[in-house]
Amino acid sequence: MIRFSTAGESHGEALIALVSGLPAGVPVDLDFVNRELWRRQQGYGRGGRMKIETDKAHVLSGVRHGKTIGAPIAIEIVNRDWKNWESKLPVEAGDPALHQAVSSPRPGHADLAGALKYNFPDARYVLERASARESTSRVAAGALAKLMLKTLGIEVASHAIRVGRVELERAARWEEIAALAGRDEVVLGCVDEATEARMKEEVEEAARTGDTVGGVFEVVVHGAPAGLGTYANWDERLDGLLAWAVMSIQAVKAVEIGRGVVAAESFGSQVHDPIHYAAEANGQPTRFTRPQNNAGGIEGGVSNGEDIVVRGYLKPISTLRRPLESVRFDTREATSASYERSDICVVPAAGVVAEAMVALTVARLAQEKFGGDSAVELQRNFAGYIEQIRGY
Ligand code: EPS
Repeated sequence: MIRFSTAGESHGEALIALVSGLPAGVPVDLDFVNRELWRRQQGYGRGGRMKIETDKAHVLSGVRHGKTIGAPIAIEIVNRDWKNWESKLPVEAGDPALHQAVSSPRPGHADLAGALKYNFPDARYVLERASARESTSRVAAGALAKLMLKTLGIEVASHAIRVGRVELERAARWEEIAALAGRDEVVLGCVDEATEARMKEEVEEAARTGDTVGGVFEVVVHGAPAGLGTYANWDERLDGLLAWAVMSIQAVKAVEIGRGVVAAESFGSQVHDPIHYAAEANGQPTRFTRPQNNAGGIEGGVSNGEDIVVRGYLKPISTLRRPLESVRFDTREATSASYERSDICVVPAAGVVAEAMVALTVARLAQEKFGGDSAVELQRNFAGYIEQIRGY
C-alpha cells in the first residue's frame, strides 16, 4: 500500500519525498514528475522565492530503467536558496551571531503556536518546516501516484473556481479542466478567460495594498470506478479520507465534497442526483447514469463511478507586506509581524498540491481494493472488477 512521508525545511539543503508501496513495473516518466513540480511553482501572485527555485526531482532509489521496482522511492529536490542560508541555518552549531530570528509571530501562521509548543525563543525553526515549501515533496510523491493511476485509466486535474471575491459562475467540463495542465503560461488556473482576468485584478489589488488573497480550487478525479472506499468503517470512507488529505495542505481551511456547502442550504429534492439507467453510458463501465453530480462522485463514503469532486478553501497567505499587529518574542512589546517576502495568491499552486494529495489517496484505496505487487497484477485485478461491474 502506498505510504509517503516528507522531510526538509524551506531554507535547508533539500526537500525529500519517501514513497513506498507502489507496485513494481509502473512506468516513471521523470519529465512528467518535473512538469508537476513546475506547475506547483506557477501562478500570478507567486512570491520572489519562485524566481530562485527551479524544482527538479532527483530520484535516488526505487526506480530502475524507467520503472518502479517495488522498493521505496526516495526523491530529493534541492533548494537553490540554500546557498544563501548555509551559514544562517547550519546543521552544526555554527555561529549564533548569524542566526536570523523571526522576532514577531505572524497572525495566521504557525509561528506563535509552534514557538510555544517546541519552546523556541523565536519562530525561525517553526516557519522552516511549516512553510508550504514542503508541498514540493507532496507533489513529487503525488506524481508517482498519478502515474500508477494512469495505468488504470484514472486521471486527476484541478482548476481555480474562486480568487477572493471573484467566482467562476459556470460549470467546467472535464476536458477543459484537464487541458489546463498543458498550459505553458499559468495565470490563475481558471477555465474561463474573462473570469481569470477578473481574478488577476483581484490579485493586483492585493499586491497594490500590501495584502494577500485566498480562494477556492477544485480537484476532479476522472475515470475512477464505483466502489473505492467504504461506509463499513468510519475511517475507511472515501470522503473522510479525501477531506483529511486536502485539509492537511498548508492554508486550506475548509474542504467540500461535490456541492456540499450549497446542499446544506437546499431541499433534498434539489440536491440529490437522480439515478437513470442506460444501455451504455459515455463509454463508462456502468449502465447506471446520473444526469448531475452534486454528490461529487461519492455516496455513503464510496465512489459511485461519477467524477470525484473535492474543493479546498484557502485562507489568504498569512505573510503580509503590510504586516498585522503582533508582539516581539523577546521584549513582549507591541510591534508589527515579521516580513521577509511572501506570495500574494497561491490558488492554482495549491490546486496542484491538492491533485497530489487526492491522487495519493485514491491510489491507496485502489491498491486496497485491487491489490497486486506488480503493475500487471494490479491491472489484471482491476480489469476483472470492471468486467464484474459491467456485467452487474
Ligand atoms: C514556498 C516557498 C516559501 C514561501 C511559501 C511557499 O519561500 P520563502 O519563505 O523563502 O519566500 O514563498 O511559503 C509560505 C506560503 C509560507 O507561508 O511559509 C513554496 O515553495 O511554495
